[in-house]
Amino acid sequence: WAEDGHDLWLRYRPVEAGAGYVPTAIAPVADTPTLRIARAELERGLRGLVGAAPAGADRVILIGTPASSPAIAGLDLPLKAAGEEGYLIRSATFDGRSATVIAANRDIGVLYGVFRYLSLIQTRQPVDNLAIVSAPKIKLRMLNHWDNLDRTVERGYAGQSIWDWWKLPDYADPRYADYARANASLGINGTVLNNVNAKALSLTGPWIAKAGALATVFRPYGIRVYLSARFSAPIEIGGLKTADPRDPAVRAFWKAKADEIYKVIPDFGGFLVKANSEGQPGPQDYGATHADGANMLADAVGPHGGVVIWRAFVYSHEQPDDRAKQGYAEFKPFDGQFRDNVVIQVKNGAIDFQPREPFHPLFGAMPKSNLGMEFQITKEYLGFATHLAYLGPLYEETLRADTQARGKGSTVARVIDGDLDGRKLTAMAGVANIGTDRSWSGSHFDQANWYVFGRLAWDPDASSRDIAADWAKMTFSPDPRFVGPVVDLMMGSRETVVDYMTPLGLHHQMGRSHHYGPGPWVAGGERADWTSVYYAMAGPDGIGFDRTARGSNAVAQYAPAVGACFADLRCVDEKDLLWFHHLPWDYRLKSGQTLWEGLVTRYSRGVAGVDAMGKTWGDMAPYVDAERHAQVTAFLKIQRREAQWWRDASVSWFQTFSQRPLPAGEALPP
Ligand code: GCW
Repeated sequence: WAEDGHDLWLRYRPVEAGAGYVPTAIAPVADTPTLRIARAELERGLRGLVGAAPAGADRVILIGTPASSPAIAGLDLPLKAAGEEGYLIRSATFDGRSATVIAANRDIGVLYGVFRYLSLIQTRQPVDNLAIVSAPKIKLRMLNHWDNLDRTVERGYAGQSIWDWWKLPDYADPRYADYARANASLGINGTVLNNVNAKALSLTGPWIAKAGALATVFRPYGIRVYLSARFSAPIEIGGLKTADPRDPAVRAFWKAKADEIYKVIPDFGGFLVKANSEGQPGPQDYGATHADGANMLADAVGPHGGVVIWRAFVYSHEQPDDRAKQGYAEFKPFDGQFRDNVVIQVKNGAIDFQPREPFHPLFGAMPKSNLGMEFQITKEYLGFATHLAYLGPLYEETLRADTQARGKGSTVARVIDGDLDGRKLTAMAGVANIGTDRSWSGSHFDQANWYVFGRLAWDPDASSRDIAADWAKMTFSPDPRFVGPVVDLMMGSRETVVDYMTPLGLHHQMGRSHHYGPGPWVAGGERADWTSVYYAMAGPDGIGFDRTARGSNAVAQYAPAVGACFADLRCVDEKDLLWFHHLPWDYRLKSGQTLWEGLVTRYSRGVAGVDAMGKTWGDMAPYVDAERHAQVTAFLKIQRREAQWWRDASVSWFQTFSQRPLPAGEALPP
C-alpha cells in the first residue's frame, strides 16, 4: 500500500524472520467500549507484526482490569503503582501456558498497556520476561489545536483542520477515531478543539453539538474535549453589555453556559483562555485581574469537575517594558489566588516558541499555583513543515533546566509534574501540528514531534534520544544501520536550525508576521517591540539584548543564583549569550574567536549541518520505502537552500553594523 505516512508510528509491518517473536492468542476480553478497542488494537498489531495465532497456540495474552476479568483479579497483581491511568505488564504462567498479562485499574490503562506492549515488539525488545509498571507523571496531557471554525489553522502547516465542522455533528469522519487512536498510543488524554484566538460562536448550541460528536468518538480512547473560550462571549452571544468577571449577570452567563455544555458533554474537560494578550479581550478591560477572570470561569465549570487553563502568554505593545518580563510581572503577584481547578499555562520560554529560549521565569516562581507547560509542536519559528527539526532536545532542555526555586535540582520537570511543590493538578500542552495532510503533520519527520511531545507528557524525565530511537524504529525501520545514523541526525537537527537562524542567543529574527525565512531588518510598525531589530539591538557598538541590571533586568525574575549566572559573562552558557547580553563585536568567545567571527561561523555551521543531514539521509535509501525517502530528500533540499538564505541574509545584514571582514574561508554571494 501507499507509504504516505498516514499510519504514523503504528505501522505494524512484519518483523524479520528469526527475530524470535511467536504468534500469541488473546484470551477473552470483557466487552466495554475501551476494552473492545484495546483488544482490536492488540489483534491488529499482533497479526501485522507476527501473524495470526494458530488454534491452540501455547502462548496467551490476558488483558483487562480486576473488575472486568476474574482471571486478572485472581492473579492478585500489585496494581496500586499503576494509579488511575497506568498499567502493569507481566510475564506469568496461566492455565499451564506461558502468558503475558496487561492489567490496569481502569480500562484506559489497559489500552495504554496494549500500545506499550506492541511498541516493545515494534522496537524489537524481548517480550518473554516482562515486569513493567508505568503511570503518567502528569495529569492533563493535552493537545491545543489552533484550529479556526472555517478550518484554517493558525500556524498550521499540514493542511486544513481535521475537524470537518460543516458535516458535524451528523457525520463522524473516520479520521477522528484514527486521531484518537494515535493520541491514545502516547497517553494524550485531552484536546482543545479550537484556536485560543477564539470566536464566541464556538460556545453556541450548534457548535457545542459538534464538539459533543467529537467527544463521543474520543471518549473510549480516554480523551476529553476542551474548548477555547473568548472572554467577551457574554457580550457577543449572551446579550450583555459587559464581560466584567465581577458582574453577577456575567457570572450567571458562564454558569449557564457551563451547565449547557455539560448536558451535551458530561465529561467536558473545561476552558482554555487567552486573555489580554495580542488584542484578545480579558478581565483587565474592566480593571479586573487575571485571577478574577480565571476564578469566575473556574467556579462555572468546577461543580462539573472541569478545569480552567489560563494562559500566561500575555503581552501588549502598550507596555513599554521588555516583553520577556510581562508574563512574570502579571502573574507572579497572584500566586495563591487562583482556584484549585485553575492551571496557569506557561510557554516554555518568555518570548515565543523560538528555536532556543531560556526557560520561562514563572517556572518555580508560583509554588502556590498549578503551573502547566505549553510547548509548540507545530514549527512556527523553525521552518514550518519542510525544515527537519526534531524538537525532543528543545523540550528536554527546558524540562531539565534547573529553576533552583528550592535549591539545586528544582528542575522545570519537577515544577510541572507537581513534585516540587506538591501540586496535584498538573498539565502539559502541545500546540498541535496535525491537519488534513496525508501524513498528518506536513512532513514525515514532523510526526516525531507529536510523538516525543506525547511521550514526555507521560514522563517528563524521559530521554529525547531514547524516544527518537523508538520513533525511528516504529516509523521507518528497526535496522541498527538505519537507527544509529538517523537518531544522530534527529538529535542534531534542532541545533542546526538554531545555528542558521538565531545563533548565540539571538531570537525573533524571522520575517514579519508569517515568521518564515530571515527578516533581521524588520523594524518599526505599530509594535516596535515585536520586531527583529528590537530583539537583536545590533549597532556599531555590538549586538544582543541586555537583560542584566544595566538593561531590562529580566534576570531578576529568576531565582537569585540562576539570575546571577545568566547575568555573569563567565557563567552564562554561550548558547544564551545574546539573549541576556549586549556585547561588542570584538568580545572574545570561549573559542578565542571574536563575537563577530563566532556568529558568522555558526551561521555557516548551520548550513553545513543541513548538508550533513542530506548526506546521511541519502545513505538511508536501502532502509526506507522510496515514497517516504523521496519526500524527506526533497524537503532537505529546500532546507539546504533556505539555510543558505538565512546565513547569507543575516551575515550581510549584521555586517552593515559590525563593519568587519568575514573570517578566513567565509564568503558572501556577490
Ligand atoms: O506564537 C504566537 C503566534 C500567534 C499565536 C500566539 C499565541 C494563537 O504568532 O499566532 O496566536 O503566539 O500563542 O497566543
